[in-house]
Amino acid sequence: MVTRMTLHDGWTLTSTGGAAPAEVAAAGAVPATVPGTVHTDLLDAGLIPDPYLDRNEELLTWTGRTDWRYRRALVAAPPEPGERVDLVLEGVDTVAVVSAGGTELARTANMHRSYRLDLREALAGGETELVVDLPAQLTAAEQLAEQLGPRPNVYPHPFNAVRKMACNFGWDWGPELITAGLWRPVRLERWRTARLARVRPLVTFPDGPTGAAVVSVHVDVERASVEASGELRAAAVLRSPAGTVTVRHGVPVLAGESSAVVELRVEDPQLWWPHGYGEQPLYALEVSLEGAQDAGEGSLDEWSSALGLRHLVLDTGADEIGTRFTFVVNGQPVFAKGANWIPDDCFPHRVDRARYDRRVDQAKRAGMNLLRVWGGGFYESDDFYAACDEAGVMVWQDFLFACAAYGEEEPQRGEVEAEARENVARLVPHPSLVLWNGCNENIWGHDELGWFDAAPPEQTWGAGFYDELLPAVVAEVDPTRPYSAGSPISLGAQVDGVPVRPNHPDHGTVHEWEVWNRRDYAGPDGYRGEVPRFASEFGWQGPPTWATLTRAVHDEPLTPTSPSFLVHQKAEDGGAKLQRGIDAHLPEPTTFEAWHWATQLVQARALAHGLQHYRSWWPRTAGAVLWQINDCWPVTSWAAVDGDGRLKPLWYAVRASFADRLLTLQPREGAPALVAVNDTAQAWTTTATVRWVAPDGAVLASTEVVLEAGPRATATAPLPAAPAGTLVVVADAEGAARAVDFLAEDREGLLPVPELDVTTTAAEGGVALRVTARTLVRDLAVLADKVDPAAEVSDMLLTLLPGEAVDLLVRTADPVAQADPDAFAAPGVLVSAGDLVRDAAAAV
Ligand code: BMA
Repeated sequence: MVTRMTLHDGWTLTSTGGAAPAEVAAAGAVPATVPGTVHTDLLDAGLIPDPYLDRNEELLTWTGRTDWRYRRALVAAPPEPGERVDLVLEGVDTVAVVSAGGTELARTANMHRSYRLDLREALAGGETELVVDLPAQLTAAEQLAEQLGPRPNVYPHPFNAVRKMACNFGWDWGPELITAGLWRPVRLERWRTARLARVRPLVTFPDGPTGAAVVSVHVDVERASVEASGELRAAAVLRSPAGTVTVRHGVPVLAGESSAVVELRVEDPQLWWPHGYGEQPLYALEVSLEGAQDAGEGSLDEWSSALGLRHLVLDTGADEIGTRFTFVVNGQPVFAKGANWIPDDCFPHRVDRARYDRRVDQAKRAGMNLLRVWGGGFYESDDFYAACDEAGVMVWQDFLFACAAYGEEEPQRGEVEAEARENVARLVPHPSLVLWNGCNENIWGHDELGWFDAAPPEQTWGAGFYDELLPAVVAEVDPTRPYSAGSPISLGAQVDGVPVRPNHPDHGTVHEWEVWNRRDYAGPDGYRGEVPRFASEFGWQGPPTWATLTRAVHDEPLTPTSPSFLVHQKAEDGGAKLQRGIDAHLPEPTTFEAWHWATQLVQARALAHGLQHYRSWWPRTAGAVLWQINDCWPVTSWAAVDGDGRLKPLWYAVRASFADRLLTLQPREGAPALVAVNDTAQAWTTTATVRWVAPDGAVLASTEVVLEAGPRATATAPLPAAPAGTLVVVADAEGAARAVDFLAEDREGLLPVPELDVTTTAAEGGVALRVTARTLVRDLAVLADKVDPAAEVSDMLLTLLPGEAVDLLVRTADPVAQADPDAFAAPGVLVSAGDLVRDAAAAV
């Protein structure tokens, strides 16, 4: 049997050359955490300040110019005859020389693959020293770029020359913190005869989604030596989700062979569904490798995993509009309600299963059923995909290519192929995984945006990866998953024999970035200007929550242009774009706190506008995947959940927009309409009351509209034009949240100064607020983290007519906060859009 021993203790870190400051160099060896990275080791040793605070990022640029050494002693018996001893490194970040007992074992240059190194010769008995030397990673990347031939990229540093997460070098939401270290588990494995090298349970449905499932368990073995070539046996056991039904089967691995396939047939499979469509039953698959019975070897190795059974098709067929991009799960077309996922921490070893669970739960609670793991990060650990399996959140996985040209020559080609093979195989068991995607924006950048125009025309840029290598790896290693070459992509569509440009709304996927970068979210040039088949990126920035911002940024005074604030705003011209959003919609904020609320509000409204537009076009539009759910540090960004894991107002807007039953006011053919979007399996027939309301709350007109939306369908009803004097149209129907459409911008000053009656009481687990509106109130919110950083309010961004009341619950763990419930109703905490109107009027 393989014995495994983790090697996480007793490591030290030393700077061995390059640009380390005197105190770091003088410190010598400091204790190192494995899995970990140099920054967190230095932080623990008190040698650097927290990189996430204030302007500390700027003080740490030397880390990418410093050589590092990780070292530990290993006491392990020398190998016995026939025994193999491997050093297994699940992740090395990145360019490194690994040695043991003074002998070089390997040179590595890829963060995205694992390494299994033969330790036998190094183990002489007694103590062996394990050493991992990491030359300055930025310098190493530059050298690789020289070697390969420099290639264009749209973010700093030659991240495209080294297989290291791209955003490590700085991104438009991420700091430049160039990590180095052993970022994933390290262990020793001792084994004899043979071991399980790779197990791939490929699930197919030969008779379609309603028939039996066949699990073809592809088993690859590694034999200990040429002598150990006898017949082995691979056996697989599949337990049903309740553990009651068991299918088992075994096959020989013939003498001299290194692979076998065990077929398990499940007659009546319990299907895994995205949440909102059904349950997430998970089977348990156990695979064992058995040695020759006569030699008495018994079980040599074991492998186990959860496994979901579901039928999956990505429908990219042509229709009268163009080319679809629709996920079809178990025969059911699904509207992908999702977000892009970036590394949740610049130091990824800090993201454990509990943190993944929290984040995936935040996605699920916002109604999301898909996360796209974006190509500038990394293949997440199994914990992420397991969390998504359990939550019913589908995963679209990019291969790791983003915003740059990538040289296809060696050594890059070999690294890419190795990493792709390993990760495609690793993620096979996860039912949540629904797509392998070649790259982020590179095809678009090449074909349409001119990113690589200055490069020599004969230079490779990555097309060979996206069009040939990667689809071939997916087809060979996991033919059960669809592949697309990039995002955005027009899927090879042609019109009159001419290839359609990427990012075409009628074909495949779209990244809608004009809105944030150059336009406004509303109006005919906004999100409603296009009806894409699938929007895989679009977003609008906003600052983090107040608690997160003021934990990380301590400028006095704190302003949108104060020095540390700007270190935490990475977007090109980000401040000006935020201001453009305010200018179009809101009065000019009079204080920084008001600016903070205003920019968060614009962000939330922008995305609600986009998401509801996209959903209203289902099934023509089959996905809305916003940029982005999370952050890797405290920063102003497009995220819905900030760098400390707190929910921004945007998150509430997303939840409202992704509700299973959504009522939304949309223009249709130049006239107003009410759309019911029904993402449930039951028909939704409802009578909506539509009212046209003046600024003083007077109802100028009202009507009733019957909407009959079939299962997973929309219904659209035309509305009459608004009477003169209307400020807001509201539509209410049972089973859905209110739809609201303001016909004037808040900056026009028609929105009344809000008058509220508030009662607050201590409640189980927090504070209850009852807010009664005496005037029209738009976008009521409780910015609860200002009172208690751990507090979370049940709902926000609510529009109330005069006389209406709403009950809110602030969940808070803090007894001090609970002792002063009124703090949650204080000015600046209990806020609404009208506060900005009032402040602006007072300032005149
Ligand atoms: C897209 C993404 C990211 C970027 C985001 C915001 O280009 O793919 O590269 O962070 O837009 O600008």
